[in-house]
Amino acid sequence: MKLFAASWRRLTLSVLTVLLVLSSFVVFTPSASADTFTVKLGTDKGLLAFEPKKLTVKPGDTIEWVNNKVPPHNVVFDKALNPAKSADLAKSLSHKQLLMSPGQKQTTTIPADAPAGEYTFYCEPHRGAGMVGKLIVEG
Ligand SMILES: [Cu+2]
Repeated sequence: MKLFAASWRRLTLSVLTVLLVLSSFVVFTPSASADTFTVKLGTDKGLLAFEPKKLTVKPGDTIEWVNNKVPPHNVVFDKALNPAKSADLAKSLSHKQLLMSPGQKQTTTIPADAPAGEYTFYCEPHRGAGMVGKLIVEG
């Protein structure tokens, strides 16, 4: 009987261990699926545009803005052209600092609670030249 109790305890322990390992996967899988996208500031051909100029992401994803051709550039999200029409949200996604040298990077991570819909962003020095992009955040 003593032997039975000991092996029963061992069995219970290993079952608990397996459950613990499995549950940790369930908790961490969603964040593991977050993606990183690259947007070039200035096209490879030297045009004043974002490349790509339209991008679809989901909350948790990260956008890496890479300074490319014809700088300086920056990334400013339009305070009115976002689903929440929120100036604070736009500001939190923006990088106002001008990037002067090719290869400089900034990153924006889409918050988990970011409202789904269309966001417009632009480069301040080149907005008039059409350096404007769209970000679609999926629900
Ligand atoms: Cu620019």
